[in-house]
Amino acid sequence: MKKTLLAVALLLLGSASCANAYVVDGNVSDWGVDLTPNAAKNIHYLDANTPTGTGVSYVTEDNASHLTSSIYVGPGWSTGNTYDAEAMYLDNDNLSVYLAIVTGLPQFGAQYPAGDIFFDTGKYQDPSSPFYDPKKFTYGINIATSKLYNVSSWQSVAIFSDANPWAIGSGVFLGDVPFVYSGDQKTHHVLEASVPLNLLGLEDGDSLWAHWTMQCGNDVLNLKRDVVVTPEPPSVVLFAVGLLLAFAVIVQRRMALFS
Ligand SMILES: [Ca+2]
Ligand SMILES: [Ca+2]
Ligand SMILES: [Ca+2]
Repeated sequence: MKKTLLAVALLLLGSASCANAYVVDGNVSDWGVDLTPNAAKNIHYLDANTPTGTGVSYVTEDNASHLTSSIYVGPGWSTGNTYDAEAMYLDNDNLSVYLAIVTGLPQFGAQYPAGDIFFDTGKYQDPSSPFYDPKKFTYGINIATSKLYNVSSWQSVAIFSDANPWAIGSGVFLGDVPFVYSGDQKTHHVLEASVPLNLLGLEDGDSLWAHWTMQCGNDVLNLKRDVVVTPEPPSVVLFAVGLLLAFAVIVQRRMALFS
């Protein structure tokens, strides 16, 4: 009984401090996707291997292979996996939104560079909004600086305008956010980021739209998520209950010693 009480106390003390569901490290193993097999280079691998967590939002369109010289990925073409925008994953916990993008495009060295990551909370992307414009997004992460902006102008892609926008033109700085652009993983690269819910003004039941493409606009990913925030006791309450339980166990042991 005392051991059980002590275990509960330690659990409560621990849950008062840990919250992050994902590690922003450019590795999607925490989403349940394994990029280490050689088969990960093949077409449709990411369509068949999707995030395993409950309630994760995702879109996949892994429509090029490392062997393909040139293949239509829509709205343009990709050479091998290079311009294949392959998958986007979105999730949130009570503190942050988490995003991962898988693409063949490296951060440096390609003819057309990777674009910034865009988010919207309805102002431009909700068709019922008076500002509705599918080519605009309220927020953007500059992938060169990991800085989040409230965006006021957007850069147009070089070739396929269906994929607009591709990069932040200008905006108001909101904060630095965790962001990683990974190196090569079996011809894939991972862009992974997290953004605090309060920086995006998000609450339970709100919708979040995400968008990513490259300078040429040859391939593009769009994904919408309905944010779910689970009410839970404040961590300070859990911490206090844990302390009280631990104290009770110690007192019981002392009394047992002297009885
Ligand atoms: Ca990760
Ligand atoms: Ca691919
Ligand atoms: Ca694609």
